Amino acid sequence: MGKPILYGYDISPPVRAVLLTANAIGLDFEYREVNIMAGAHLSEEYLKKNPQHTIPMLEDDGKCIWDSHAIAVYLIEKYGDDKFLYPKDLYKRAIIDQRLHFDSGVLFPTFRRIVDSLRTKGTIEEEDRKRLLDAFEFLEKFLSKDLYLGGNCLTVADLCCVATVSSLTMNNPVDAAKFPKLNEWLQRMALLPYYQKANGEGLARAAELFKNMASSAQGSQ
Ligand SMILES: N[C@@H](CCC(=O)N[C@@H](CS)C(=O)NCC(=O)O)C(=O)O
Repeated sequence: MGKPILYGYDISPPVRAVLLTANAIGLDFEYREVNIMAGAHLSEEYLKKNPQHTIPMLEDDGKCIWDSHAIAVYLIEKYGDDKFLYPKDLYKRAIIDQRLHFDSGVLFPTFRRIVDSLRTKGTIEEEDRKRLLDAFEFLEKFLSKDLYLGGNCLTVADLCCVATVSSLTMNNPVDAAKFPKLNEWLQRMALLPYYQKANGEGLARAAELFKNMASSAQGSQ
């Protein structure tokens, strides 16, 4: 059996969520770049593997899995030996699952809306700023008693959410006076030894890309 193959492009927050998870468990994997800006995710070959044409996608032992959350949990369960990243305890697991769905259902759609309006209008709509602040308020509450999103240990919820939250803060830095716990959590996550390689580098590339997208959209208004 060969190494698991991760298909991705690191400007994408869900791809970076899987890179963080793979690094957290010390996974030996192959990375294949799929340049979504050049349409590589729409190639016949890629569509055969993932008809939903999203990145990230994992190919493991000839089987394909997509959606970052599904991939991250699969990798931890199959290849990880850390008992805390996705614990067996059902209540702890349910809390972590809730945070993963919060990432899918609230954080990531907000990120997409913001990117779409930066790309087309060069600005962030007021309505989306409000969505973002509402999401930050929820995160502040999730972090009110604990150091991490799923309790006092690092879990897959932190690895997935930080990729999206850090992307949301590219254009909207967290107000540390208003969201002190969220700000501390972001700083804590940035101290992970693999953070820069797995999230920081792609995030910096994404920030540059979105800045250029916004200024060309403003120029064409
Ligand atoms: N919920 C999915 C979202 C994946 C997603 O939408 N990825 C974007 C890149 S950030 C993508 O593949 N866009 C191309 C497309 O949807 O065709 C996940 O967590 O993996």
